[in-house]
Amino acid sequence: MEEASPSVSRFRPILRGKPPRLNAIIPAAMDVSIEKGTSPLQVRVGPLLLKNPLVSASGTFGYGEEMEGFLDPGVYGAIIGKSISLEPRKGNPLPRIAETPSGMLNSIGLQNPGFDRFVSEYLPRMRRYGTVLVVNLVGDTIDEYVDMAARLDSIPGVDAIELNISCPNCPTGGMEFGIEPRATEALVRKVRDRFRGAIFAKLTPNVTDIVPIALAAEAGGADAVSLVNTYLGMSIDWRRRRPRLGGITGGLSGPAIKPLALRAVWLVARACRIPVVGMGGILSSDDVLEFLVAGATAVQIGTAHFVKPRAVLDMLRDLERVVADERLGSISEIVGTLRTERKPITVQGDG
Ligand code: RRO
Repeated sequence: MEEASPSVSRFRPILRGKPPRLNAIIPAAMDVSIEKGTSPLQVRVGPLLLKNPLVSASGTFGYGEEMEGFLDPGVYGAIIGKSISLEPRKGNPLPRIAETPSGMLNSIGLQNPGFDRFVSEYLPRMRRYGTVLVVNLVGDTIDEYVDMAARLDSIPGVDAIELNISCPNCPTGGMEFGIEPRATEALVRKVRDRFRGAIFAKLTPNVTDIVPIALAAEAGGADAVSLVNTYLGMSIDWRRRRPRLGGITGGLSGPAIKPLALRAVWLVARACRIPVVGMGGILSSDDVLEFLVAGATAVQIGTAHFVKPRAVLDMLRDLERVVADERLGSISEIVGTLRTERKPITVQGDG
């Protein structure tokens, strides 16, 4: 199945010694031949070629198997499973999910099988889906991220890692590295030294200004930034005088955050040279296109999986129609095409 992957990982076996960064090894002429005659939905995210711009968002897709009853997980342009930590984690106290108007609050607390079990039991199945495979990693320390990334570097079929530096529900690590530019840059740089595949840095919106964090990830050597993770929030059952989540606070996702996420994507896409993978409340192809016009090269589908697990199939069909109706050679032509007559009228984020 690896051969069917549209990613560049199939070039890795022919490399000798320690190869250079992936985005440095594909000559321009080869780019053209790879892309010629392929689907107009194909997009390039740094060194990766995705057959379409729709990516499963970490934490909403299990490790693929959970989705198999609904669709072939291989239909996505890339798949990202739940964050993996070095040691297994049981997660936060129940309840872990609370519905809010147009949104969902979660406090899962990073429940996952741990790195070793992920590699032996879950990863082989994910590779068989035959699409680009991105492993989302979270650590308590820089060394933990580096250790996991270095071990994944020698495992065939792992096209990319997504560094979760934005977990809203972890007492240590995670978001600690994503709220301060120097910490972000140092972490990404250390991982960059030990992992040759693509690196996405997944950013938190829970900062005063996300742009310096994205620039720091770029400076550290990230190939793309994914944004946004969930917004910190809470839900209260006032009659019981209790929070609705066992973790008290949680991360808000879903359509409620879409306008906030769109702004973050737009600001970061204007400031960074590396591609932006956008997410936040995407339920339809129109939502996808809004993110692309704002500057996202690809998007992640997350909370939609809980209400309409097959949503991506409708989105793909609709996107193909839009490409034809708009007479686009490629969906990429629409990326970053927002027209504005002036800078935003606000004291913050006018670029
Ligand atoms: O597991 C979680 O509670 C969680 C994670 Br790691 C994350 O990155 N984002 C989120 O909303 N929840």
